[in-house]
Amino acid sequence: MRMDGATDFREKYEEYANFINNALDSCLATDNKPGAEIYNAMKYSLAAGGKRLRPVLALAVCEMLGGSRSEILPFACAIELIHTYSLIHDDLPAMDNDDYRRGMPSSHRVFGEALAILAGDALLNKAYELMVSHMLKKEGDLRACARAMDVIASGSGADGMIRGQTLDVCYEGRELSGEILEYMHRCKTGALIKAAVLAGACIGGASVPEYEALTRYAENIGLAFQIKDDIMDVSGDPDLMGKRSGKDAAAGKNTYVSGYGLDKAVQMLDRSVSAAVESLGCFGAGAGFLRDLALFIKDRDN
Ligand code: GRG
Repeated sequence: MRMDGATDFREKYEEYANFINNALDSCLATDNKPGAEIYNAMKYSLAAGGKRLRPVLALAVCEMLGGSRSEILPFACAIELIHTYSLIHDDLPAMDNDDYRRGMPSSHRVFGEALAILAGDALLNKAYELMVSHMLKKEGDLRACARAMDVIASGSGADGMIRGQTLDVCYEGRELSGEILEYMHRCKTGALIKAAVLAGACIGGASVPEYEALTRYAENIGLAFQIKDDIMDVSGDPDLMGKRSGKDAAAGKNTYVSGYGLDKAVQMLDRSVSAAVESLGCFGAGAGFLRDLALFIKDRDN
């Protein structure tokens, strides 16, 4: 029986996500020594679900370029660990003060604030442990690995995701210009998505023009992802999203919907997705999954 394109995409996505989930399960091996409770908190948030969008992107880009899954896997897992730490910290009372994440009580509601902070810190450290231990076992030229680690470190650090979160915290309740709004979201959400795509590009051995095309793809899907998130906050189903809706407006957050209105935000979403798809032109039919992924970001309901 011939499957339609949407079924092919969903099956492939699920296959990538399962591959990542298996690897994530085995990277948090614990012990019986005192203090091993930290692993319960780390595993709780990691196992709480999540789309695994960023590691799926890293795998798909690497494979499209002819790279191997086992080479990108530690970097893909590291990105999901970093993403999960950022969600735990984002939910803390000092930040967004959210009681639910991925449809379950947030980390600090289950383990208390101190352990939630430590679980986030430990996931961040584990990400670097994974990448470095892969590099220590590897023979030969480590430059591609070092470049992948560099894009991940800078995308999640003070010039990437943390810069975006800093702007989010510092500008809450104040109206932002369109330019700063875009910069904030490019950093807060876009930088880690871009790091996932570019880590795949580094390990897959992208040429300079391929790397540039993938950079444009990543920037546009990162923007689309955030605009869709803002749209879902006003019109999404909390049961599907696994978190409250309307919380951005209630907290006086700067979003694409608050800045431009819903209709314009929808147009901006369409434009970013089209630009992402266009940027894949040089990869031909091999980029089918990444094209579908851009459309999935637009149509997702969580
Ligand atoms: C605390 C350093 C630090 C950073 C936090 C990620 C982040 C920065 C804040 C999260 C706030 C937020 C909801 C941003 C919107 C976009 C976003 C990152 C949504 C969550 O990502 P998904 O939808 O989550 O990929 P799942 O659960 O599917 O992994």
